[in-house]
Amino acid sequence: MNYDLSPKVLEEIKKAKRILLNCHRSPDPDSVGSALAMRKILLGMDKEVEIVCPDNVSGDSKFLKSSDVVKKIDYDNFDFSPYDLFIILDSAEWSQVLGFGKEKKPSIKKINIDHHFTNEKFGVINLVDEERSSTSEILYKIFDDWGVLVDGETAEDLLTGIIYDTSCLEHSSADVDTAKIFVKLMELGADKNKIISNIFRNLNFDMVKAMTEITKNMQIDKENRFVWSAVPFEEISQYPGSFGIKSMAAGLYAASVQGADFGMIMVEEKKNFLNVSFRAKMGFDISKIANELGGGGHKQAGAAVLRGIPFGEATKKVLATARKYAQKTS
Ligand SMILES: [Mn+2]
Repeated sequence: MNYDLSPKVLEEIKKAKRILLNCHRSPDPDSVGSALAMRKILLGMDKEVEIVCPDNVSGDSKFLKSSDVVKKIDYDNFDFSPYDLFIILDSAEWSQVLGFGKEKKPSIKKINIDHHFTNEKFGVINLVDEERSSTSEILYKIFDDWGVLVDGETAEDLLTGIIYDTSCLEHSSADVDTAKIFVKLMELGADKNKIISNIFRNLNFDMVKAMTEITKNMQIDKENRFVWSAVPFEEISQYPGSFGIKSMAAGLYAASVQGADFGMIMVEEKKNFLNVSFRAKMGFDISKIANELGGGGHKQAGAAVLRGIPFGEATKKVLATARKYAQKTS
């Protein structure tokens, strides 16, 4: 048994007839992959299942076979009463579930399955394993505990989540267990090459151009050992297809520069909304900075959004917080 809670989750599922699953706001491939995989397994148990999300599924998850079943909803106006159970996946906090500016939390029974150590544990059952690379990896272990068969499509959904969240096993969150599961999912029929080409070899040309804006603005704070770049709305909005560029830039540059322990990529995606992606090398914990700025994440990767603050002021706030937690050069 991988998790003591696996049978308890199954017990709740058995009691329910109509089950709701979520993808978090700006759903990434781990969010979409894990929701699609759970849906497939639940359909196999003769449950009625729907997946809801406050946003549309983005391009990097659309290649997944059943991605079009994810329904965009407005949480404030959605009728949750026909459902017996809400399984919330890959979502550390309510704002990730509901989307920005939404407050109304569904009052039906909730189960939380996640890998963020900042998880607020708002379910009747909270299966949170921060040691695992991705929610998809946790689901593989839960399905193993349940003894259910994982078909090729489900394997591909899960491997997509693992490949995205670990940057294809590159991140330190990927360990021997992750690699073993990676192999098993390939054996079950997941096409690794297809996943990689859809996630990492699928750049919109606007993203390439937006990347030059980010690298052009890149600076290094040698004393505080970090790199950063901030791009205002006026610049980034010239490239409407560049959504998601900040996490890609963070993956490439934020934790790979000599003399820097961590890095931050700030993009003003909407006027007065500064989105920040953090990445850190091993040995530095970025989550403290992300948390203090109202965001969250893991030790090596995190994100935050500063809302309703002008660009210059928001940038200053991020830099001041970073300097507070930075390890100064001695
Ligand atoms: Mn995830």
